[in-house]
Amino acid sequence: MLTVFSDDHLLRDARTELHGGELVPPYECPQRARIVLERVQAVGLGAVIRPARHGLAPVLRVHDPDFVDFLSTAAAEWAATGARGEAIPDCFPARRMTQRRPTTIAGRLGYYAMALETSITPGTWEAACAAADVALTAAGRLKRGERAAFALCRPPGHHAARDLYGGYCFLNNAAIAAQYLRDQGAERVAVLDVDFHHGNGTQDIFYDRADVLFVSIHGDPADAFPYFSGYADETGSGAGEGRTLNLPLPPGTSFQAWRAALETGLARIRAFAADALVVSLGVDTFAGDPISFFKLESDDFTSYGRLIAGCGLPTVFVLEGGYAVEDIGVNVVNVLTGFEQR
Ligand code: SP5
Ligand code: ZN
Repeated sequence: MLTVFSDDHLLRDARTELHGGELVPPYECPQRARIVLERVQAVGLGAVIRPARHGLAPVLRVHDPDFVDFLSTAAAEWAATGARGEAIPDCFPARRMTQRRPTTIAGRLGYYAMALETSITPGTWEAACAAADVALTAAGRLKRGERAAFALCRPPGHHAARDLYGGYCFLNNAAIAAQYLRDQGAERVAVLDVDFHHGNGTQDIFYDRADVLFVSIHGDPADAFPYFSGYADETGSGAGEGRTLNLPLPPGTSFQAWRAALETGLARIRAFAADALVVSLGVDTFAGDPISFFKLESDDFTSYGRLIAGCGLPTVFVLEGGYAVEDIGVNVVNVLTGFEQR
């Protein structure tokens, strides 16, 4: 399987994440991508190529122009205020408050944030654009007849909505890839999100659309981030009614129960008769993950990679989360080698 990778992920290197009431070194760190790349090379998964620049047009098919403007200048605007720390908002348009967009950077941070653990830093925008290019380049390979491709993206994307960042995400790489596949001629695209966290951004982007199916298996939002999205009764709206399938699972979920949810999701994907599949591949379902609560072991990733291949669809794997840094390479590449076993 082909891997697409850019060194520009290194430009996303925040010093701080808000965790447990403290500013700590981020879980979503540059070593993650390095260790995945090393494992790709160690097992000889296939060629590793750099992304082609696609520009902002495919990004703007998914994200609002004013949000893209905000992301591209936020770090510089924040620095210009004389703030000593990284850009983090302090106020949000909560219940019964106005949804008008403020002028000042502090106000716009709150306006566009869906979570505040994630700081915006110099280089974040450039890294996010490179990650989108990685996903687009991988998606483009499907059209050229590749059965599957791996987008080794960092920063991740699935929490980013058309006008929201947070949860370590800025641009929604998987949604950008799915839309690109549509624009390149795929009539129906399925997105399967196996990250531990609900892909609220991807769900939101495609919620009212009939042409993109969104299936997600994740920690029950009653117990897990992002808390305000991912319940089973969120099923789509309008033309998209029935085109969102959420499969929330409780703390301590074993592979056996997780696999049953995957089978349910894959059955829906088969019934949808998609032309292509985008997998939001987070391995924070691993038992050793420091911020999550499922109990998958490394071999389980191989098993489910094989099950995903059973759909028989051209597939783009887009890296999302996974914070047990020592194990992230083995776990991610196990999914990909499992997929290639059939
Ligand atoms: C892409 C992705 O995986 N984003 C995840 C962002 C999660 N950020 C906040 C997590 C808060 C978890 N708190 C867990 C406490 C564990 N003791
Ligand atoms: Zn996650």
